[in-house]
Parts: sequence; structure tokens; C-alpha cells
Amino acid sequence: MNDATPIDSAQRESAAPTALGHSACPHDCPSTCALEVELLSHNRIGRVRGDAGNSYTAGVICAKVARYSERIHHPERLLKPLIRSGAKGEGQWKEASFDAALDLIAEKFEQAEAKFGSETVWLNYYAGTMGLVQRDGIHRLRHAKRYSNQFDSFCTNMAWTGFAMGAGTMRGSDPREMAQSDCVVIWGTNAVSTQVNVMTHAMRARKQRGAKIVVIDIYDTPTMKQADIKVLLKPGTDGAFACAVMHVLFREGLDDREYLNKFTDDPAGLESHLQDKTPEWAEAICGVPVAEIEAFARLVGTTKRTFFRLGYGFTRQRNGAVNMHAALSLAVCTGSYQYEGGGAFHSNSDLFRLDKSLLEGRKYFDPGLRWLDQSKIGRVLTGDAEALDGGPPVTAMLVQNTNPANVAPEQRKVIEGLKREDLFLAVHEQFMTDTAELADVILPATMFLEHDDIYRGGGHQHIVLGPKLVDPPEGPKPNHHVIEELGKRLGVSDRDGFGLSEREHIDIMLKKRDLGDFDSFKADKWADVQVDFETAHFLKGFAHKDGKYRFRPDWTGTPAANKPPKRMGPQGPVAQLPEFPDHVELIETADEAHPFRLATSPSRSFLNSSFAETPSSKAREKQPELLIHPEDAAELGIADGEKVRLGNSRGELAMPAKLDAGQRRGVVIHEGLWPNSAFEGGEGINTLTGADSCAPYGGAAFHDTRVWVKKA
Ligand SMILES: Nc1nc2c(c(=O)[nH]1)N[C@H]1C(S)=C(S)[C@@H](COP(=O)(O)OP(=O)(O)OC[C@H]3O[C@@H](n4cnc5c(=O)[nH]c(N)nc54)[C@H](O)[C@@H]3O)O[C@H]1N2
Ligand SMILES: Nc1nc2c(c(=O)[nH]1)N[C@H]1C(S)=C(S)[C@@H](COP(=O)(O)OP(=O)(O)OC[C@H]3O[C@@H](n4cnc5c(=O)[nH]c(N)nc54)[C@H](O)[C@@H]3O)O[C@H]1N2
Ligand code: SF4
Ligand SMILES: [Mo]
Repeated sequence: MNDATPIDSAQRESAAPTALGHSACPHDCPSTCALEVELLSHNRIGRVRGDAGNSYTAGVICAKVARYSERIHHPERLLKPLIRSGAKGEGQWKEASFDAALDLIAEKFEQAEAKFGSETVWLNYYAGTMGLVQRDGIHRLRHAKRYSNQFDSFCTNMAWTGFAMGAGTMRGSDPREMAQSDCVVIWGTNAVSTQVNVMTHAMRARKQRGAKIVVIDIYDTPTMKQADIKVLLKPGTDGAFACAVMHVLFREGLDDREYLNKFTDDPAGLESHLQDKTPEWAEAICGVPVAEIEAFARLVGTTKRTFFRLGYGFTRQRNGAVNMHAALSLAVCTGSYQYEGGGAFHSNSDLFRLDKSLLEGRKYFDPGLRWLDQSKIGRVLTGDAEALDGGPPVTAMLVQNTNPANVAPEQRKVIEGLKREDLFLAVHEQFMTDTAELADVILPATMFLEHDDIYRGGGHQHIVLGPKLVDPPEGPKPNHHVIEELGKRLGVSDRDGFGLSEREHIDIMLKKRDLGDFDSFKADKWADVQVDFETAHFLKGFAHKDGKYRFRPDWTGTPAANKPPKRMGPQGPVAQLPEFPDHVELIETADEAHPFRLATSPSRSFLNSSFAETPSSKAREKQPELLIHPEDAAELGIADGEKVRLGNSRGELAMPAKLDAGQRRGVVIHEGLWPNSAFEGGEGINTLTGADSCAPYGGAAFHDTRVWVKKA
């Protein structure tokens, strides 16, 4: 059965699973799992499972989504529009009708525009749902109204930039091929926690072929605990490690010279550049002993079918783009792309090619209007002239599908800005988040099973449909509804792209791509858009004009999804980027005043700031903690479980220490985006992280923060 069937009232009473619905996980996870949902009634769900018929999901999903009934039927879900009645953030609200709340938002937007011009309005959005219609439809209103543009920089910038600099595009070997590998290198992604399906395919290779699993990370993550070989780096040093490995490959003749001559720009130049990038040189930077560097080089140099699964985490450093490019260059050096089960993969985002121009109102897009960098929201809202890009102050906002008061760096500035008396803040949300608490108007939002949408799997190759399967409670409305209704009230509902339903937008995107339509997708559940082996493995050439991989990237000249618009120009300390793969000391290196390096890695049971409200996720994660090496703790006189303080120029926090020898000395780890209220003092982990741009195409370095730590 492919969709929800009508349920009679007798079945409704019994609460027994009566039907299965099919959907896609909407959360910002590269796995984008195909889901089977038990439908208990027209408005209640039971268990959620992975669809066994989908070749990537293969029947496996994470525990938090399996228990989605906890989230969708949560007693604290926002159900009524709320209008602030006390001071900002005080928690006093009066209820309103949805229409009255929309009227008020439109009125405030018009007033703000009359005073400061259209760019004073910021529609701030991101990745709460990854559905194309509900996530990206907000741009239709933005462009039609000539509101400020948003530069997206939270997530993909360094990773995609580094990869595209080398390969010229964002795709790679079919991730399902991992099962055909003899060695799977899981690099800078904590897949057990953040994209569990990587493990399904890697473990198949181990079981069926005796493949070795190598994990490269900065601490002993749940993924590293599963590894045959653990490579434990200091944060921000992957470039040094990759260079030394390539040095050994050249030194011992383990590079594939014939392949390099055919498919790469300058193998001789690379070899000579790597002359002094010895394992001894790298050990001093990255902490990995010479013998381990050499052993890893020999393993990947002699195992033809080595699959490099490159993650996001290791690129959340100020030198992240360089490190991604270095890791990819290593995969190219071995010639691994020539073999089934070999090559490198990061994301398939260039495979999908769904045309969103009507949905996003591209016709009205003006790149010359000012750009606001989402990571610099704190600077924008506190009047930093550079962050305001020469435009007026932001005095009216709709925040939809994101939680900047929690997830954005430089949190003190973000909160200070969101609390400004002269800022009108509307928030469209499912829960009372840190951001919603500061709103003037809150609109309740539907969840994915309550509206229609379509999803792309960045970590695989499926486009998956998520049709409406259950009725929402009385109150919440989809993002699409809010955008359409504001369009009417703000006088742009006659523009192209307005006036269509979610299904009509989905039909238009699918038809343009010859992929059928909403109804055929409802029967098929998904489409597999994988390209052929030779294309995926770049055996017809890499995606640069001359078909050659770039060991010498053109750091500001390569088109990539995240290239900042002309008006913004290249970002960060571009002049310091190296000619060839290298280690660049652009990171926040530890110093006497800040002897520790902090990474703020995702936790298994939260997804960014989502799921921090569900009972089973809360029970699993227990409390915010700081992982610290026992020898560091001993020096500071800190016992396990004891409260520590940590801080830097941006602020300070307190939390219990957890003694753990899983990382190198001088490295501390905090897992999870806990609500700010989970900390004493009410400030969250992003109080400590910085919003300065990474070179060359921007991005936030969430795992690259220097701090002091002391006993509280
Ligand atoms: N310290 C630190 N900070 C980080 C990171 C980190 O690793 N460390 N990771 C960064 C990364 S990679 C990312 S992508 C960002 C993500 O940051 P966000 O995009 O803000 O991500 P979420 O917390 O997943 O989702 C935000 C909100 O969207 C809401 N939401 C979900 N679905 C819908 C919907 O259909 N409609 C509406 N209106 N709302 C909805 C959820 O309830 C949630 O409160 O965070 C970044 N911040
Ligand atoms: N459970 C859960 N799943 C998630 C998320 C979540 O918050 N929770 N977030 C989702 C989102 S938005 C994204 S973008 C993806 C991200 O998923 P991943 O690609 O897995 O990226 P991260 O989780 O940020 O980091 C992965 C690992 O990189 C490590 N790391 C940090 N710095 C370095 C370094 O310099 N070198 C190396 N080698 N490793 C380093 C971190 O400690 C972490 O263990 O996950 C998605 N899935
Ligand atoms: S969060 Fe990731 S692993 Fe979990 S169901 Fe969604 S896509 Fe799959
Ligand atoms: Mo992300």
C-alpha cells in the first residue's frame, strides 16, 4: 500500500496500526530516509520505520525519528498564534486567530518598509524542514517584496567549496558502493550519530568482504568506537595529515601516476610541493604518530577499492575548505575513483537539478540588494555596519524554520539583537524555542506528516516524496500557507509563483525534470537519479572545463553552490590560502590565555536544536557536559562530574566535566545543541563560537574555538 487509506471510526478507537503511510524524513540529515509511518487514525501516528525497499535507507533509521510520535503528539507543541503582552522574552502572551496574527505581521512589515525601505525586512530561514516547498518558498516573498537577501553560511560552505575546488562539482561515487569496498574511510563525520545509513553500507562491506573501517576524527565518537583503525587528529589539522599521507604515497610509489597524468592538473607540482610534508612534519601538527601515518598511507595506497566518505564535521574549522580539498586530493592520488567501491563522496547535491525558479520567485531576485549573512545575525541585529552591508537597520523579521537564538554563533549578540525594542519579530515554529520566546508574534507550524513536500537526499541519490498523511491539530499551518497569506496582505499575490498549492509546485518541478508528477511519485515513493558509473567516478573527466582535477585550486574563481554573490565578494583571509594542499594555521590556535580547543559536535539524540524537547531524546542525552582528558582534568584539579567553567572573549559557561581519554590533550568536546535554558545562566554553547567568515566562500567554524577551562 502506498498511501494512507481511509480509516473508519471503529479502527480509530482501537489505536491498532491500521495503515501504513510513506514519507521522507524532513530533518537536516544527509540520510533523508524513506519512511514507513504507522497511521493509527486520521490524526495519530504510531511507530516510524525505515523503508526496506529503498536501497539507501535499507530499512534503517535513527531512534529519534522512529519515535516521532513523541514529537508530533507532544503536549507542548505550539497550537495557537500568540501575541506578546508583556516585555520581550517575559513569557506573557495573548492568543489570537491566525488571520489576525498575519494581519499584524503584514502591518508591521509595511510600517517598517515605509520608514527604512524594503531591505529593513529580513525573512530569516533555514533547515528545520528540508522540504523544498516549505523551506524555500520563503524566497518567493523575499524577492517579490525586494526584502534583504540572505547568505546561507551555517552548514555547507567550507565542505562544498573544498570539494568543488578539486572536482568542479558536488557529487561522487555512489554511496551504496561502500558495500563493495575493501576499505572504508569515514572522515570527519560521526555517522553513527549524524547519518546512520553510512554505517549500514560500510558494515556490509566489513561483513561480506572483510573490509577495514577507518575512522578519522578528533575524539572517540560512537563511530570511532566501531572502527578497525582509529586516526585521532587534533582539530583543524586534517590538511597536514592528508599531505603526509600523500608524501608517503609518492615516496613509496603508491600513487597512480598514469591516472594522475591523465586526470589531474599538476601531479609533478604536487609531488614537489609535498617533498617536505613528511610524516614527522605532520605528527608535530596533527598529533598522529609517524608509524600510523605510514601504515594508513600503505593501506589506502595498496587497497584499490578504498571509499573515502568525507563528512561535514572536519570542515567546520577556519581552514575547513583547504582540509576538504586536501582529503579529496588524497583520494585522487591513489587512483581510487577508477574502481567500483572506490573514490570519494561527500554530497550529491548537484545531481538533483530540480528547478525551483517559480517556487522561489527567481524572476524577482535582485542580487544587488543587500545580503545578510545568517551566521552574522548577532552583528546584523546589533548594528555592525559591515554586517548590514551598507543597508538600513533590520527592524522587522519573520523567522521561519530556524532557531537562531540557539544555533547561530556569537550568541550574546544574537540575543541582544533579538531583544531590541525597535525590532518587530515574528516566529513561525512548532515549539517554544529560544527564538520564539523573544518574539512579538508566534505562529504555530505544522509538521512534515501534516503537509505535502518533496525532499532530496544529499547523502545519496533519491528524491523522496513526503505527502500529507495526517491532519494537523486545530491551529498550526504550513510554511507555504504563511508565505501565501503574507503575499496577499503585502500586495504581491498576483506575481508569478504565487497562488499555487504545494502539490502544484511539486508537479511543476517534477515535470520539468521528466520525473512524472505528484501522483506518480505517490505510487513510486521516490526516484533514484544516480548517474552512470563512469560519470559518478569522473572517468569521463572531472567537472572543470579541461576535465582535470585541480590540485592547484583557483580559490576564488571556481563556481560552487556556496559562492558568495558578487556584491559580497570572497570571504575571510583569502590571501592565506595555499597553492597546493597544505596545513594552514588559520584556526583559533590555543594560546596561554586559552589553552584548550573546543569542538561543539552534534549529539546523537538531538538534531541541531530539534528533538531537545522529546522525552526519549532528553532521557538519553541527560545533561550538557564537557568532555575533557583525565590528565588535563587532573592538572586543573577537576574530578569527574564536577562543575567547570569555560570561556573566551565572547562569553563564558558552566557545565559538569566528563573525564574521557577519547581525545588528544588540550581538546574539549561539548555534544549537542541544548536549549539555552539547559545551562545555568541561560546562555547556550554558541555563546563561545565565532561568526567571522571562513575563507574563501564564508561559513561558520563551529568546531574551531579556543577556550580557557577551570574548576568552577
Ligand atoms: N555549536 C554548533 N552550532 C551549530 C552546529 C554545530 O554543529 N555546533 N551546526 C550548524 C548546522 S550544520 C546547521 S545546519 C544549523 C541548523 O540550524 P537550524 O536550521 O536552526 O536547525 P534546526 O534546529 O534543525 O531547526 C530549526 C527549527 O525549525 C523548526 N521546524 C522544523 N520543521 C519546521 C516547519 O516545517 N516549519 C517551521 N516553521 N519550523 C519548522 C524546528 O522546530 C526547529 O526549532 O545549526 C548550526 N549550529
Ligand atoms: N543526531 C544528529 N544528527 C545530525 C545532526 C545533529 O545535530 N544530530 N545535524 C545534522 C546536520 S545539520 C549536519 S550538517 C550533519 C553533520 O554531520 P557530520 O558530517 O557528521 O558533521 P559533524 O557532526 O559536525 O561533525 C562530525 C565529526 O567531526 C568531528 N570534527 C570536528 N572537527 C574536526 C577536525 O578538525 N577534524 C576531524 N577529522 N574531525 C573533526 C566532530 O568531532 C564530529 O565527531 O549531521 C546531521 N545529522
Ligand atoms: S534524522 Fe537522519 S537518520 Fe534519522 S530518520 Fe532522519 S534522515 Fe534518517
Ligand atoms: Mo547542517
